[in-house]
Amino acid sequence: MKKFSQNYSGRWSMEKEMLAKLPCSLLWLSLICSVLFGHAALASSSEFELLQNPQGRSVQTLDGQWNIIIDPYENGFYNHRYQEYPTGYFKNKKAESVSELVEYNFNSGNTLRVPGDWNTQRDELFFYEGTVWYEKDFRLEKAPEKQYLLRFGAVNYKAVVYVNGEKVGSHEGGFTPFEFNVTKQLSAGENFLVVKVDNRRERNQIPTVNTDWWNYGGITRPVSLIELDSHYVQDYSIQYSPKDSGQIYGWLQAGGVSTAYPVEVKLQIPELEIDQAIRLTKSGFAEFSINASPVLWTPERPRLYQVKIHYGDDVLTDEIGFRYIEVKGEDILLNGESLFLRGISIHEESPRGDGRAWSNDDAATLLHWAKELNCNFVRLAHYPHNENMVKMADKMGLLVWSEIPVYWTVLFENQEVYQKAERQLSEMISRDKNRASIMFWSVANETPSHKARYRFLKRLVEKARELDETRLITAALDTQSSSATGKVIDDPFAAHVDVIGVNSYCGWYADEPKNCAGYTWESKYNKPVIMSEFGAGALQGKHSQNKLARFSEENQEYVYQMNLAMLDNFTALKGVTPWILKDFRSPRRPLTGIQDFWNRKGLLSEVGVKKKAWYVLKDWYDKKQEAEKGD
Ligand code: GCB
Repeated sequence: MKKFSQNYSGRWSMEKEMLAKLPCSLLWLSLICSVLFGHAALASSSEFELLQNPQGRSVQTLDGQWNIIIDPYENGFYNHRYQEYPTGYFKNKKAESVSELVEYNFNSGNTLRVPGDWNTQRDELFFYEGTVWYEKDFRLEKAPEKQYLLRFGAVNYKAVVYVNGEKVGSHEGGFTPFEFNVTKQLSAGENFLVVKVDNRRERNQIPTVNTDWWNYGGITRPVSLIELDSHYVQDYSIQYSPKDSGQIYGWLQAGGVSTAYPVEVKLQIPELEIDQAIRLTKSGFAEFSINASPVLWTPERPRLYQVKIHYGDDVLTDEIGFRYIEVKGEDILLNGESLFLRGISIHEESPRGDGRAWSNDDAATLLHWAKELNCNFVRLAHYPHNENMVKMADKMGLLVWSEIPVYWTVLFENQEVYQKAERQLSEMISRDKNRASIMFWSVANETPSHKARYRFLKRLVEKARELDETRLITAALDTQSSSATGKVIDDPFAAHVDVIGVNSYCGWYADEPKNCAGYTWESKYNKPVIMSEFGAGALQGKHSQNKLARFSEENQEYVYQMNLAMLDNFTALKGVTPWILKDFRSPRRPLTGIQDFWNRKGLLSEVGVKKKAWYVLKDWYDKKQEAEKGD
């Protein structure tokens, strides 16, 4: 029987001695499964017990208005705890008489919407970096035999969580989900939840202090209370392999409190007439492999199948697409066929230009724009985006590059920092491993080449492969050397990725646009390359007769023309994700009247108005697609 314990940061982890006893330990799973089935499998890390498919469960939303206290000096820590000892308890103190002094009072009228960044909700928080306390009262019809999991889609950057005054854990990292089992702390009837959110930038974080995006603070993704039976399906991976004329295969892990696990799970995929009983080991684990011939998922035909997992009295439903991804020499293959990735980079910003995106509608608008540009691929920069984006990409037929914010100069020498990066990587993979759209896990963006960085990134690549051998690993590199006529991809770290991402801003940060068309690209590696960034800034509506006039639409258009001409001659190039779909907020971009704290490299303005370069890229993509059809 698998036991869980809550560690310092409040995560669930399997006890070490239990892990050692597991017949098919999760850590060894990928190895064993490869031997048994001859194909790659996903392994689940014992440290990251995220509940798979939380939206498919019985969910009580805690979204809406939350009471808040803005607390730049972190006095709340002392005030709230004042009457409690030992520490770790948080009192939601209310004044009982007019003479009682309660300065830290949640009911004094300040609120913030959850999910949502705080910067765009209240003027005084626009540039704020510090602590805000959040509080939510809610009722619960608590059933005695149920388990309750409190789940946060994401909180930027640090969260400390208290349920009815008791600390249940903390989490660091602004773009991945986390959850706590709060069954013990919850009461039937009235409850309150307090979350301390701190978005201060620090050198030892992932990302570190310097980024080119807005440091939106707050509870930026949905919060939910998930009700589970005493036994439930904790996690699963369901993948496809073309082996032996097609197999749907994977693993499944049950969770729960009692020792008497039901020993059987039933997996149904009605449209494929699959109805298979799967036997669990004593630790609640199973692996499976079922012959199947699904219609394979492609961007042109994003077929998803309803998958049902029956366990005890519970039925969990997911929508999963089946496809397989490989690299052969300089080619990327989807379902055995090579393809060119017509992509665009996207930040997680609202299509209306008002802060962090999080909703289904936001995802639909952003990804429809990508489709309108004739993309079959999106790079979700520079951190894992919300689940709606990835699920929408599944539905709309867009392949996805998903990334962790190992960005620029993180402290590569520091072990603690490495652990933070690895945790974010693991959380990202754990959350999205069943999404057909995910093609790449990216471990970094533009990291300076030196030994400590090399070791750090190599470890991340190994970890990503250990967790998921079904996806390709990449990173966006800007460390090419110069040749007489252009650039050479020779970064030693490129040897470790499956596909090399290259960021290069010819005609904007370097050189004149006219010289870009003649640039040559060589690579020391026989691997596919994606031009993961190039571009230029333009203020939508600013025009000039002079193609070199900075921030004019004509200049951006010209830079695109010259870069695309350059890319036409780059044989290893198997995809592009220019920078970027739409203008996004950045504190690094203060130029008054032009940038006003917006990075202007969008093909669309911050509210979605097209600039001239949009049409240049769209035309290039249309021609690429035509040429592919002709091949
Ligand atoms: C880059 C970074 C990206 C920036 C972009 C720019 O190389 O990867 O995060 O926003 O350049 O606009 O300078």
